[in-house]
Parts: sequence; structure tokens; C-alpha cells
Amino acid sequence: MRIFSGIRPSGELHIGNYLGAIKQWIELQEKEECVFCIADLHATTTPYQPNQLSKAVFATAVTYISAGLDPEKCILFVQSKVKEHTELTWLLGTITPVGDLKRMTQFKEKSKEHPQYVNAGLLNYPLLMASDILLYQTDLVPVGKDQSQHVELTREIARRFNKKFGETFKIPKVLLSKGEKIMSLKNPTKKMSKTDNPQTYIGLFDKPEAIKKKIYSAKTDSEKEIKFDVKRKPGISNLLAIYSLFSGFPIKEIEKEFKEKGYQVFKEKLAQLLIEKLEPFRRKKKELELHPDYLEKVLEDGRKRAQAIAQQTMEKVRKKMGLF
Ligand code: ATP
Ligand code: LTN
Repeated sequence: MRIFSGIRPSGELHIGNYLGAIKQWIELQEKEECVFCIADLHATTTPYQPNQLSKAVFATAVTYISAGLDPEKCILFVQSKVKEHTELTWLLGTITPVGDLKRMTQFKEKSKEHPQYVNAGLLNYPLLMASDILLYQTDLVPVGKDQSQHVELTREIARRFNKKFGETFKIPKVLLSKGEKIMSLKNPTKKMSKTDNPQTYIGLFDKPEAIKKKIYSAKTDSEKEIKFDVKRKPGISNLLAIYSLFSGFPIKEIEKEFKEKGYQVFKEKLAQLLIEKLEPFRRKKKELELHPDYLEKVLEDGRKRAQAIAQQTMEKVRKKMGLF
């Protein structure tokens, strides 16, 4: 089976990105053919600093490998380096109704967030994502829940293309993880997001002091009971989910362990757990940053392998559409 996924280099990655996406990728690379990209073209659809983008791409590559992706076991590459992605984006745009793009939740949310920056690229974002996925004849797309609507649209586009021009693309499926939606520490009814204030998320390389501070000040409620109840207790439920996903213990057991103990003790233990689990990431990052040429080689090697696959699909697409 072929797996494809990506992340925009739009800020430091957090435990939501890890639990929702990367953790699954690491498991999948052991048994499937995996392709992961750094979606730098997607990062240009919201406000960004051009002179910081290549640094952010580098930092995302460091994060991927520090968190456990192994370039020997999967293909890692930068989206903009494989031009086939933009070519296919254009072509898919010609068979996609504008209404389908306008109704995407992410488009609506980002348009509201950046009213001065509602550009056509933001509207066409799902076409680029569909191209990423379809170029590699992908079977499964492991992402967090917020991205599943885009994968659904990708399926529709692939079906429409196959019907109109003949069998060309494999129809991909979304693969959600247990950590499909981790919430913001300050507003637990909103998803944790890397373009939000850093106090609302735990970065994968946060230092122990920062982790403690953020967890201790995470929003909970005025009760005492440690119980998973998303409607009534979204803050504590989010922290319980994070505890469970990092420790591997079921939520029921954690509730039992902390019964009668109060929020403070629970938060101290959670901070301790996160410090312990994230420590290897920080160690690996330090090591990698000493070898920028290694990283460049990994990404160039990844580009070659990715492009070889993408070119084959593009040749088929051009033929089918009469562009040869
Ligand atoms: P941005 O703030 O730039 O929109 P983000 O933090 O939402 O960024 P993305 O780059 O959109 O992160 O997402 C990368 C991957 O992580 C996607 O698969 C996405 O579904 C997943 N993801 C993002 N946020 C969360 C979250 N809070 N919980 C679970 N998965 C998440
Ligand atoms: N839009 C995704 C990132 C992304 C992606 C992809 C995910 C870009 N291309 C292809 C899966 C498959 C996001 O997380 N915001």
C-alpha cells in the first residue's frame, strides 16, 4: 500500500500534529511504502515571511526526523521541488466546481482569520492537496480530522477525472488516528494549531520549564473531578486524551488512578510524562542541526524518488487530457 501525507511549514510542530499525524506515519513506515512532503507551497496561502520560509522548511524536516521518521524507510521531500504538483493542480482545477472549493471549512475559517488575504491560492488549496495525493497513486492518507474534508474532496475529484477521461487515479482513503483532534490548551473547544499563540500548544521541542508552565495554566473547570466528558469538561478531557495517547493507558484507568487526587497532581504527572516523552526529540534535533548537509542530501534524494513516481502519473494525465 502507498501512503502519502504532508504538513505545512507554517510554524513549530506541536503535540497535536504529532498525535494526529506523525505518530501514525512512524508506525506506517515500518510496513508500507510511505511518501511524506513538506507542503511549502501550501504555506504561502496564508501570511508568511519569504525570508523565513526556507528556514521553516528545514525546521520541519528536522522535526520529521527527530520525531522518528527514517529516510531509509520512507521518502521525504519538499513539495515545491517537484513541479508536477503545480501542473496537476491547474489541470484538476478545470474539472472542479468553484462551489466545492468555497464550501471547505478550512477556506471559510482561514478567510475569516485573514480577511485581507483571501487569495485564489487559499481557495485552490484543496486542489494542490489533491494533486499531492493523486500524483502518487495513494491508497491511504493519514491526517488529523480537520483534513478529512479535503481528502473527501480529493476522492470526488479523482472519481470525476476517471469518469471524464478514463481510469487514471487510484481513489485514496483517509486514515484517522486516535489523536485525531487535540484541543488548544487555552480554549479547549478549538483545535490546537501551530499558527496560534505558543501558550496554547506544547511544541515538540519545548523545554521542561515551558511544558510545566503551559500544562499548569491549561484551562480546565471549577470542579475537582478528573473525568472524561467532552461536553461538560472539555479542558480536562483534552488533557486526559493527551495523557492516554502518550502513556498508552486507557482513559478509564487514568481516571481511576487520579480519582480523589485533584487537578494539580494530575497536571504535574502529565507535565512529567510529556517531558519524558519529548526529551528524545530534543536530543535528536540537536544532533541533526549539526549536520545540515545530511538533511539536504535526504531531501534531494527524496525529491528524486518522489519525482520519478509523479512523472509517471503526469504522463498518463497529459495523454488522457489531450496534452501531448
Ligand atoms: P495551521 O495553524 O498552520 O493551520 P495546524 O497546526 O492546524 O497548522 P497543519 O499543518 O494544518 O497544522 O496540520 C498538519 C497535520 O497535523 C494534519 O494531518 C492535521 O490534520 C494534523 N493536526 C493539526 N492540528 C491537529 C490537532 N489539533 N489535533 C490532531 N491533529 C492535528
Ligand atoms: N493541508 C494539510 C497538509 C497537506 C497534506 C497534503 C496532507 C498538504 N498536502 C497531502 C495530506 C496529504 C494540512 O495539514 N493542513
